[in-house]
Amino acid sequence: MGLFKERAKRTEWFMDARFGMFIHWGLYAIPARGEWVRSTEKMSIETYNQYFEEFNPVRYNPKEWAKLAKEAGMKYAVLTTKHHDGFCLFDSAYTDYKSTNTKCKRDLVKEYVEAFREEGIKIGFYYSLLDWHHPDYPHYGDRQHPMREEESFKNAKHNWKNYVEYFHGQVRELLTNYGKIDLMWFDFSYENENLKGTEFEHMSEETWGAKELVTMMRELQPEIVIDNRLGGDARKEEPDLHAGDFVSPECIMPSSEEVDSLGRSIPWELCLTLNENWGYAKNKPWEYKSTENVIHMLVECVSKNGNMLINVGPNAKGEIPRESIRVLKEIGEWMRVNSDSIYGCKKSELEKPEWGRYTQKGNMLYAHIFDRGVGSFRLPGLEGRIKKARILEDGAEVRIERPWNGSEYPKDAFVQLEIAGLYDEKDTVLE
Ligand code: JFZ
Repeated sequence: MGLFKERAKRTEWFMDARFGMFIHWGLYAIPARGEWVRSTEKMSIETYNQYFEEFNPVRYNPKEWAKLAKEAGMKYAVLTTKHHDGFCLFDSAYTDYKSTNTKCKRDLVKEYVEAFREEGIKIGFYYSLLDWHHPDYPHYGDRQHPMREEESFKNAKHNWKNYVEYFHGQVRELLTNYGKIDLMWFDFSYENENLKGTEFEHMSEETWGAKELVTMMRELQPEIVIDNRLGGDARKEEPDLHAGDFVSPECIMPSSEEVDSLGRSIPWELCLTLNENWGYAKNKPWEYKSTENVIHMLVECVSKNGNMLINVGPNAKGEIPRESIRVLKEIGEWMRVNSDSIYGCKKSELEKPEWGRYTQKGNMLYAHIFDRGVGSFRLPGLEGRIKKARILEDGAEVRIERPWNGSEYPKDAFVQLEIAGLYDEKDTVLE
């Protein structure tokens, strides 16, 4: 089987799932100014280390997180096992900089895996390729490094091979010690403007040893789905082995479905924050996206053959912020009665309608009405193809009317239209 086909097969569950939970959690929950705080505020290792000494999430109960994810209708989750600060939420043999060495002494990853698996939610690991803590992570001039302007740092020697061994070793641990892992989310490849001509110019593909890494991963977890941030071309006719199984446009909604060089649809996932921050930050309630906005974005993704991964940033005590819980529960209420229009659904064969979006599953077409201002709404291109129209939420009939032109209804209907969402008009007009 070619790599394109293999990828399609591997990502089947992923594309059906459509909706997941991203969790950014680590020491940066204490300063509460986002996960880049060490970099943006140019903190030394020593300054940042106070958070390691202090870290003790006494109310960390991943069973509650997993219940919330399930209630929201999420089918998979992705936790930061290590973010750019290098702090590991798991008991790695390769470092002392890990949660089991903090006051809480717990393997946070292990508890996460057990809790989410228990709820039937697929398990994903985020792992940062960047590492601001490891002494061999380069490099003077690296724009991603918080200490990049310091003389001592510029003059330091970095043994890159050590770092590659370290991070490949940690990936091996993550894919060996926690049972079946469904998804791996690496972050991220970049170009190093300041290091042109050095071995660190392209922090991508070969620099990460991506081929060897993915080969190892497929041995340990043959079915694992991997994102596209190791580098390589995911859009090739036969994608590179290490190019990843899905593309991840960040925070920006793609204008249409993602396609490969032959125009074939390929898996993608939009990750987005609820409140403009990945790691915990003390947001005001009004800085949150509205529930309706998030639902519309989820529908938008599915209408373009994509997934959505919504982020939560738990606080230093181990709790998901109250506002995030509220939004997720409201999404859950919508999903409870409308998720048939999300799971397993795809881009419709029909054009985007003027009043909202379509999603489609086989011969079932779901009409998501975003714009209720239009009253009765038109269904161009569907004349004679609708068997019946019902509101998904309550099964209520939607009346189909047809502008009078004297002709008969054709009998070969194949679409059962379901109206999803908070729809209150009862009339529909066919055109
Ligand atoms: C990265 C991280 O730096 C960030 O902290 C967070 O974890 C996010 C999900 O991923 O940020 C990126 C990575 C890639 C791009 C932009 C931001 N990109 O490719 O445009």
